[in-house]
Amino acid sequence: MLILNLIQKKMKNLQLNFSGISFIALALILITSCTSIDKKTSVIDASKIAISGTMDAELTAPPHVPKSVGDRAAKKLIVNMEVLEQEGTMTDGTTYIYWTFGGSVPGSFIRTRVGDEVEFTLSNHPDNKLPHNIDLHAVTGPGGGATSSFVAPGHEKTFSFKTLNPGLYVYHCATAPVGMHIANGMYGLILVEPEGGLPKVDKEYYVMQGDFYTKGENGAPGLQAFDMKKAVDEDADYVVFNGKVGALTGDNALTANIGETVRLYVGNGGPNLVSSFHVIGEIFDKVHIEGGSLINENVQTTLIPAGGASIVEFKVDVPGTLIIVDHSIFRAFNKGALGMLKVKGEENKQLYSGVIQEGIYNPEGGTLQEMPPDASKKVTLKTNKTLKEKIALGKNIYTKTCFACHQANGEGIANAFPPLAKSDYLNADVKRAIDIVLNGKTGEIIVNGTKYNSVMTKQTLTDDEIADVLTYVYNSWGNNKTNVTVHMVQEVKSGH
Ligand code: HEC
Ligand SMILES: [Cu+2]
Repeated sequence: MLILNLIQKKMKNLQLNFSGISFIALALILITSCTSIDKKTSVIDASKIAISGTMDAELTAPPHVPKSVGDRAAKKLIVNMEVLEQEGTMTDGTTYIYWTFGGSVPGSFIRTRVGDEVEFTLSNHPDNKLPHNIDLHAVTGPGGGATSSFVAPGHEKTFSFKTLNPGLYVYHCATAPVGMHIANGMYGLILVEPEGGLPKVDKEYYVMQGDFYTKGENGAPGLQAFDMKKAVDEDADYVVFNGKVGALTGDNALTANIGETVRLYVGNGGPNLVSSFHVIGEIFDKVHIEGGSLINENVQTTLIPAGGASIVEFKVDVPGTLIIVDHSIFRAFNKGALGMLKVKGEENKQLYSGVIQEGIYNPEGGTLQEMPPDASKKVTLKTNKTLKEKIALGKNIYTKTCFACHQANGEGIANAFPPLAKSDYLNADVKRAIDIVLNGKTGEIIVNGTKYNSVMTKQTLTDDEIADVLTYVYNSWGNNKTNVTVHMVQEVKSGH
């Protein structure tokens, strides 16, 4: 009896479980069928959007983008794109034969709205050596247009497609060897705006990452050939934004004013590397994940796959230079994946104070202190130091602060950090050197005949420490033995 009872109970449980499962399954079926209906209808809708009239597409070279579509109706949009194989600058002293869509890397930006019928003509300049084609990820159709657009030098091909899905899409050449065509710069972005256009913002820019493989190492001078082995090994010599080192730094930096909302259309042409896209000193208010319709908010770093894109938006609130990087950080500081956005306007100390106060941090605390092993520490606040004392103190600061970049004997690192040893640049102008340590330095400089174009951040040192560290540098490694005083530092600070 007892056993029977137990079995009955089990059966009941089973039944319950079973009906529970079937209920969930039914709900799932209902939900999935509903969403698939929704999705289908929206796709069908886009394909049924009627066009009214014809217009020529405005195409722009990076970092610019064409005017937004706003609320214009869907149209027949004429796009004429020319493939050009041409020599260009990879970095100072280094050139490369780029294969381009429209003469720039990345290629011309194409801006459409959902429902447009794009009539696309790809022409291959007669001086080019190779056939090319285009695969646009915004195309619904075989090869994204690649098979219909394959074109020999001196010819042109036309095909058309209707934009069905809003989003930001990569286009690229898909002619064999595909990897090589992409590695030579054959990629760009096409934006398909939703009905009514994307929300208005103040500034819009076009940024696209790419990795390059050259016979010579990073910085090797002269015309560099493509290196197939390195490309297969994914061993990039250059990882850059907009086709070259420095395309977005110094005078080429992007700009915005405080209070403005900036939207970046960011693509990654690859061919190999995934981008960890980040802007130092900003948080993305919005990210259209992978260039699609899903919006994430408050993002620090967004991943952009090779052959993928992202739309990031942020309001700039604080003046200064924001550094745009691939946060796979050696790529930024050693391979070129570094850009800048200069923000102008009034400081807002409430949002960002800068250094408020600097004090001596003493982990041992209390009054019972032992004499530090190197006498230098004790005399930090001493005012009348001898040259020897200053040099000793300066060496200490150097090892903690400058060493990481300028190296132990001031020799620097090729293509990244200029030497301080026997530096003609350093020895020529002490005020300039003080200014660099006080305020940091970006832009092109020539040290001992070699160009550097990188970023030295502002060093958080007291005037006293700056005087000491520079005195040490000037009195080491064959430099001109200047004794830098606090007074000199203060003069530079106050602009005399
Ligand atoms: C994060 C790396 C980094 C650190 C740390 C750094 N520097 Fe630099 N420094 C650079 C870079 C990069 C440049 C070149 C900037 C450019 O290209 O415009 C530079 C340039 C200079 C120059 C002028 C060029 C030359 O070679 O004469 C001086 C002087 C200098 N730094 C001194 C210092 C001193 C002193 C310190 C420590 C207090 C220091 N730097 C810390 C990266 C760094
Ligand atoms: Cu090609």
